[in-house]
Amino acid sequence: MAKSKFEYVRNFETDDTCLRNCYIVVRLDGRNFHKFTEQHKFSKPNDNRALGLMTRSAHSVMEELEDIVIAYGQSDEFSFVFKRTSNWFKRRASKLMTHVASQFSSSYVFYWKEFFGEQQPLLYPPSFDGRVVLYPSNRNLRDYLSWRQADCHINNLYNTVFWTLVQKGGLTTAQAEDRLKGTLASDKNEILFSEFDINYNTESALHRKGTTLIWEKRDETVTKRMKRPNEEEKDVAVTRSRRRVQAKHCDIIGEPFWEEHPDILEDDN
Ligand code: DGT
Ligand code: MG
Ligand code: MG
Ligand code: MG
Ligand code: MG
Repeated sequence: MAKSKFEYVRNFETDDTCLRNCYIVVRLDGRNFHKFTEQHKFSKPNDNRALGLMTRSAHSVMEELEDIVIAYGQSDEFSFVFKRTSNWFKRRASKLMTHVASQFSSSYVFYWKEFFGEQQPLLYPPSFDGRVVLYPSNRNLRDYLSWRQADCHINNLYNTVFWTLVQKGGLTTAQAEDRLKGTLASDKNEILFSEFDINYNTESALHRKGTTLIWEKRDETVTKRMKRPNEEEKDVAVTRSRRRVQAKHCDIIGEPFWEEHPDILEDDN
């Protein structure tokens, strides 16, 4: 087919192919969620409806898009890791990032009511920014995920003590902030334990560890009506191995998680 004289404009497109052999991480983060969470009356410091909706949306990203081997989320963010050898959309960063961001955002709106019901309507369309980062080694990728989980821990410990001081201790937010200035993790644990009888380590794992989504093989048995030659039609149990997205709220910094799930990462070499 003859090309139009306008065709040359295609050459202005720049190449954004992700380097081969690297894990491709797409991280999304809610835009201006400081305001969004206030306006939608999220409970403090953690809103389980909101966390459930984030996980539901990430689940949809993993199921609808190709080659995501693990995802990790906390607060208003979610990271998606594409396998090293993925060739989805020829590894074009903009394609991967925008598909993740739009699938996630539309799911967040689509499933809103399932989590917030009728009493809290969605007041305006939320959005999520996205970025792409490449990690060449398993160590780097694990350190990336550890960084996000450590961030979850640091923020959640702070927020837990802060809101306990306010909600149960009767401090103003300014007083609570003052009280926590310069405190270490051990001091925060101590405040919770000695003043409020709260053992931080037995607080909700969802809040302390965030949410990790992985694929797990499960045997599923369904009954099918079958007819064999020279036999009556009858119900037969058929077992199939199916891949399903599973949510975990466990430590992903240490070795045990990776020893239990050796299929997530490909060997370095
Ligand atoms: P950004 O990302 O630069 O557009 O701005 P923000 O405001 O989204 O800032 P970010 O992402 O650093 O912080 C997330 C905000 O969302 C932070 O204000 C805390 C809030 N948030 C996240 N999860 C919850 C929750 O479960 N409950 C409440 N009350 N707030 C939450
Ligand atoms: Mg931000
Ligand atoms: Mg944000
Ligand atoms: Mg954030
Ligand atoms: Mg098209």
